[in-house]
Amino acid sequence: MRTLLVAALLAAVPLALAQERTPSPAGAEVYIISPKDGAKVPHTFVVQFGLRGMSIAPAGVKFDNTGHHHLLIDTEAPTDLSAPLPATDKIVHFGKGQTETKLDLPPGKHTLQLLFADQNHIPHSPPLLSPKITITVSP
Ligand SMILES: [Cu+2]
Repeated sequence: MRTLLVAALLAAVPLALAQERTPSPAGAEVYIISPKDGAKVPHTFVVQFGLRGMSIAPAGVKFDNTGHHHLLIDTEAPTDLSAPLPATDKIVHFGKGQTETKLDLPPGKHTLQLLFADQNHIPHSPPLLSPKITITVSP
């Protein structure tokens, strides 16, 4: 009896941790509306964020099936998506619920990718990660 109880508790621990990730509904996705993959852009340009199957809510506000955008600039998504995303110059949070931003990047090739995350900046499960695009900023 006691052994059974311990086994049940041990089994419940990873489940409880896994449940901390906010679920995303089937078919939900993020994508970059503009610029298009392979585009040539001036050094100041607007990036428009697309979202299907979920809604935007500001950071810190909990509603089902919502989150806010993060733009990954010239970087890979973190390998551990169970932790809050750091805020760096390469991982930009849009915690007010913004759906576009103006970027100013140096000339040359750059990559952009969107990653959606919940009110605590933790990506959903499964995560909403857009295809990565490559753009060329004109001199
Ligand atoms: Cu965030």
